Amino acid sequence: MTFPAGGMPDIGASGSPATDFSVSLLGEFVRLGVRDVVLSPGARSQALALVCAELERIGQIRLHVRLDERGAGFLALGLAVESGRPTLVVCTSGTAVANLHPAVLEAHHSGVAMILLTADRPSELRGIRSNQTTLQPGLFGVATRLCIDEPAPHGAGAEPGAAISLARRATDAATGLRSLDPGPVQLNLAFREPLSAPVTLTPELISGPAGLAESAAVLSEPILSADRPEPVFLVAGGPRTVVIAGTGAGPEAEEFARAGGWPLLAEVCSGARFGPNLVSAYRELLLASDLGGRVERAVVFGHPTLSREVPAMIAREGVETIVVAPTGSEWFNPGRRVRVFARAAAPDATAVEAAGTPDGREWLGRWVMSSRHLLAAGAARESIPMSDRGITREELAAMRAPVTRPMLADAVWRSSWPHDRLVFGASRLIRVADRRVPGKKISVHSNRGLAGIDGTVATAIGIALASQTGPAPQSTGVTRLVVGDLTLLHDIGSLLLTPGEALPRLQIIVGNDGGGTIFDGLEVAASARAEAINRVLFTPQQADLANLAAAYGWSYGLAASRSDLERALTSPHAGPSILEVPLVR
Ligand SMILES: Cc1ncc(C[n+]2csc(CCOP(=O)(O)OP(=O)(O)O)c2C)c(N)n1
Ligand SMILES: [Mg+2]
Repeated sequence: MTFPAGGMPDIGASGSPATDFSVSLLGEFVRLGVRDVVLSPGARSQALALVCAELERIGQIRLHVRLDERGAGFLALGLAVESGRPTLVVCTSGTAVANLHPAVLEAHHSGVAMILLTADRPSELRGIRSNQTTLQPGLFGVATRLCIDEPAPHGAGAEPGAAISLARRATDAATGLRSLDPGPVQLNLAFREPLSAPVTLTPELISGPAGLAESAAVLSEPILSADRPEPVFLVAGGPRTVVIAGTGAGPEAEEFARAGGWPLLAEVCSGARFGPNLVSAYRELLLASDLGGRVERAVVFGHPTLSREVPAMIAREGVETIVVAPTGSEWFNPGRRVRVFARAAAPDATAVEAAGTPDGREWLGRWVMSSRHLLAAGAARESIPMSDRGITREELAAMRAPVTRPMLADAVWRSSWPHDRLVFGASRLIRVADRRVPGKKISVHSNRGLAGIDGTVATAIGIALASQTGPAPQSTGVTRLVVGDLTLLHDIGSLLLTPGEALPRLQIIVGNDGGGTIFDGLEVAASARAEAINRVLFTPQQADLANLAAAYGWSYGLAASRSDLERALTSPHAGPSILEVPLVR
């Protein structure tokens, strides 16, 4: 295969239009900034796969090969979340495509840029019961920002150009640069025999000038498309206000709360759980009549999902709500009572002035101090009685005592630093952490788009791997995943790593209580037959995690006591490991 100056391959040079098309398409994705590709094996997608292998060989992409497409999808999601770049997923035809659906839904609801290259049979093989052939285009329905069913290339002169424009349209739609609505994109690519031909690439070809300059111009067109939301909403002083930060809120929420002098009720996975205005114990305080009961206005950043109290407050008569989201097309709107939707918000001069008045200071001070008192009381309940005369019997007993959920949440939070990453699974432990951990500027992720217990291991591996690239010290940390036992077992297949690929510096901390104890907190658990609750909600399991870890080549440790836990969290982690923490039901 030869390539003239300008980077465009000769047509049909390789002997397989499928390969030539794949070179043009993937080369353009690289020029557009894609760095991570997740691939699952299959025959129909071989041209894409072999070009990916070439791109990896010449150092243009990081390739991640995963057997199970469900895990592959979530791995891509984690990589995209951490890197901030769109990630490609390559798979073959048939059920392989459907296995991407859970990750596509999560990416849809959390606005993550993910581009699926799903190989398909050409039109003449569809609808005639030919092997491994189903209706792939449109399979994901409204969850994709763009879905293109691309006919099989046959070597026509226009095909490289078509491939390049396909890559640009896909990247544009996935990143939401124009629509302000990032999310998944499906390019359904039909391929005909010969399904591939040998190909050799050079970095010069891929980094050639053809793509970048032009596509940058395409991608930087006017941004605002949404007509309903205000671009920047100025929030005036007056009403008793709280700032709510849910998933995706980020440091803007903290800055906004500080500038307006308002209490900041930030979820643990909001990216805004820090600063002088933080109210960690917000759930209890929202229930208090002299604080939560007096709220007149809420300004919401991100997507709050961890409490019932927040939506209940917003749905309440007499509370006026402003919801702020820089991207996305579906708006948080409990009780459909939200008054203003905005892409950004800032306190106006009257708000800044009101923050300095005795009234303003008292409102903020009461929230912040009450929260600190509640946290201190909680910490005292969990703390080890200390003496200055060596270790007392109580101290020894406390160090040997079994680990509790609050203890686990505190210990993980304490051992995480700004260059580390923390990932929470859905279920109980994230809620325990949300109720109690103090402010700290660390990177926390949780799949809260749909709050599934699926794909959690793969997502965390993606975050770990993406965090390990780039400059130090940000790339030198450890990723810790805090999950329940069922959540780990649901995605156990994602422990399967590929020899020769970088190992994730990931510690999976699994709180093992033998089943789904979150269901014990449901009202029905108090009224229904205990055996029935056990059987169809709790779903007991007795899997041997040590053996599972060994089977997949992960190192394993057990932390039965507080001292075990502290030791396991502070010793360095070179590679993938599982720490099992037994918890009582
Ligand atoms: C894909 C998916 N299936 C089912 C659920 C419902 N669900 C929520 S929590 C949970 C059990 C989680 O158990 P575990 O991970 O052990 O956490 P625990 O509640 O014990 O802390 C289930 C099945 C879900 N969120 N996602
Ligand atoms: Mg459990």
